[in-house]
Amino acid sequence: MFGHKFTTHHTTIEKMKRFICLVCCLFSIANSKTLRGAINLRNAALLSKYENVNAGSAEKFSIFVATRDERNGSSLDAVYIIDRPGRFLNGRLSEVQPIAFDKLYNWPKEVQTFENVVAGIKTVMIPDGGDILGKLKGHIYIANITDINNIVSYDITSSPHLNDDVYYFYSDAFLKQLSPSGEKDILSCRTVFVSGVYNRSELVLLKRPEPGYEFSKPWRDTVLLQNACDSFLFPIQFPAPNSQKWDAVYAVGTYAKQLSVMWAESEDGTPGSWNDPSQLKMAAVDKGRKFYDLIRVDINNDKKLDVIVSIISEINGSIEIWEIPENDFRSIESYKKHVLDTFVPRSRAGSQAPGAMYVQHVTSKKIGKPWIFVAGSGDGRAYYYVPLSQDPLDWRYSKKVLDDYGAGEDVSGLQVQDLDGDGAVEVFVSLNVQGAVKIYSFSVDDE
Ligand SMILES: [Ca+2]
Ligand SMILES: [Ca+2]
Repeated sequence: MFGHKFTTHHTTIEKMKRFICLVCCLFSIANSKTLRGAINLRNAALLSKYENVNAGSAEKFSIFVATRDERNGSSLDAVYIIDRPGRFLNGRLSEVQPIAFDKLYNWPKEVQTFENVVAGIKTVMIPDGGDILGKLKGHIYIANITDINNIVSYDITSSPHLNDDVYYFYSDAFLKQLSPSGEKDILSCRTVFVSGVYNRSELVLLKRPEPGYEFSKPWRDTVLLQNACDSFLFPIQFPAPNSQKWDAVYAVGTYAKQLSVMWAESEDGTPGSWNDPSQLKMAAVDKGRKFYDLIRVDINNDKKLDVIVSIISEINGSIEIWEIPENDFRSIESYKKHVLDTFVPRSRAGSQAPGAMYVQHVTSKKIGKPWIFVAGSGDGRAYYYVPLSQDPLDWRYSKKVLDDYGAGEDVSGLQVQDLDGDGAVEVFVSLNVQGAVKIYSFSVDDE
């Protein structure tokens, strides 16, 4: 009896605490965003980060900036590293000098950390090429960034641009171990243009040269699946009976207009081999729109991974969250969709919205549901979305404008990371038209 009363009383106090906390949080959220400064960088576009393992807190992360000049097909684009910007957050951001990579690219995509290629050497990967006459010719580069003042990039794509009519360009890639004994190879999505027109998209395997790896050697490519993806992709492992594992790959296509899931399955319905093309399967979780960005994260904190996609459009873009079915990722009809938000670009002809997304816990404890950050692209703003409750069944978010850069701006890239280890996350936003990377800090109290 007493226990029951105590529990009820306790629950009431908890509820009050939560209410007070919610009010406090909203107050502190509303007052905690600070513009820390801007770094001028012409045509700034996609952003990514590099973790300096074993470095102190203010030196732990560097930021990569890929630039993109869409207005001039004969121009070339650059990649920069902003070296450990956490060191400059103390009012010294104006001193930051981005360091250019050794070569120029054709519309480079997100620069990715690329571990495990050669021991002791820090490498990143840069896919490039894009849908502009003059920039169709794409590659995958590995860059040795061990000494950032002497970066050397190597083209590892073997597929020749057979003639002036056929062009391949690459969007995203990751290293994957395809057999238990083998080394890691590259899986990538690429777009094929013939005579300046989209022809098809492909999931490609790039096989590591053997024996003895040399940067200058190309990786031999094989097309695994057609019309699967031409934008971002990532792997997810799912448990299978008899301690086996499903190696699934989720991928999106802007031209293929599809959110795909791919896996290898043997004839008896158990996990198969990615090295055997006859065992590869693909299903469309969703299709018919221009799927652009893709994130895997447990967004509602129910301990199960979800997939977030952005769909770009000149009239009705959106961001949608897909719950992967708990029992079997292959049962496509059991995927559940939640629409986070819809987007309409502002004024600039031909512009699309939204752009890149980023999901991050903003409190230093990194518990509960994370926030979602969105670069609006042709919408000219950046946004963040704060979960309205910690209930896994509640998919509602409060939408906030991080900043408004005006109609005509292309808010291309976004990165979120606590750069100086003070508990407040820094948000990097790239402005392609203005040519700048803006940096904000969010301090949010732990609940
Ligand atoms: Ca989940
Ligand atoms: Ca910070």
